[in-house]
Amino acid sequence: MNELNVVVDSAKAAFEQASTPAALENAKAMFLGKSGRITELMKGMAALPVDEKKSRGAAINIAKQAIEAALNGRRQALADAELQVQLQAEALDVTLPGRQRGQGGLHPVSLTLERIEAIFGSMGFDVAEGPEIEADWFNFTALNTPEDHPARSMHDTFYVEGGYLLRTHTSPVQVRHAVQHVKKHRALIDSGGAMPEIRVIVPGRTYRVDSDATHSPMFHQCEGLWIGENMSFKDLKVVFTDFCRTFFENDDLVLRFRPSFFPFTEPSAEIDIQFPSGPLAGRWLEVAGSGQVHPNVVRNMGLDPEKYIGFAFGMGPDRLTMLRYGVNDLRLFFDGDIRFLSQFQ
Ligand code: 2U9
Repeated sequence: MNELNVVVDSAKAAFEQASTPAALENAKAMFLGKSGRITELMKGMAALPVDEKKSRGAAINIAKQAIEAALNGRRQALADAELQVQLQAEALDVTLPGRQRGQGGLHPVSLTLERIEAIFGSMGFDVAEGPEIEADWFNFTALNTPEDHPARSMHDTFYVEGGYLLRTHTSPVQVRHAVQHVKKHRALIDSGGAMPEIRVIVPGRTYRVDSDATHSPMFHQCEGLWIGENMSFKDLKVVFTDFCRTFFENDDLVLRFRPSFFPFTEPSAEIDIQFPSGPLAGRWLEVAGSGQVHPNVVRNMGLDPEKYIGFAFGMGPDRLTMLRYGVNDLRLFFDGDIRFLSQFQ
């Protein structure tokens, strides 16, 4: 093999060995640079006789072109390899399913409220809403709660400016609803006609100065009011028993009406339930308060308590949610921890 072929072959081998563009440029300098092998061979021509110069020059040029071709080939190969690495790093799997926006859902207490509304709705009850910032008259006075009642103290109730307060129960909405109803049917009532019954439930947020594992300063209530003629405690018992059995999906649930006291009802009763089986079996669990609407309250609605009998009940949807799902700390509902809340979807 002649000397030029040796130079071309060693250039090709050096280019093959270069594994990065920088190493390749270094290898190029050894053969094509200012003091590289080809330049040296060119310089060596000076000493040749004139008749050999032409053929020697042509041979060196052919060798130089072969080295340049090998260099360009290697440059292209390294660039291709680099592109492959980059493409692999940025590879997209177009067969992967698309990312979906997380789906929201109802809060567990909202699920309970919807359930309560559906059950009482099927029994002919309307659903009413009203203001959370309330006047003293609707929240206390109309409900036969005396001036010196502890519930009216700063200790128990959040007062806001202007003599208003954050409602401590949803009862004021029932008063508003009943007053509207009576106003609408005033002429009929005065002429001795039969007023359509008032049947309403009021779900919503309520506020009291209270905070521990079973009390939150903001909590939910759902109260109900049923006013008509010729009614008795039996009507309340039937309706509430039916409600509890449907709510807890248990026809064998037992209810107990235990005498109690509320300023707005007389007589009054706490309502306890007992599960026949399951983790809570055998224990009496308080779920609601109830009673016959006090004559003073009936009068405050513009009705004659001698003619109209009312029954009312009040329950805590937060507590019902805890019982239904076996949650033992009320605060979990209001911490806003998505890991807890998403379990109810
Ligand atoms: C009117 C007249 C009477 C609503 C009633 C209760 C008894 C009661 C509590 C249960 C648990 C509130 O959520 S709780 O803390 N409620 O015990 N509520 S009777 O009585 C009314 C309502 C409206 C016009």
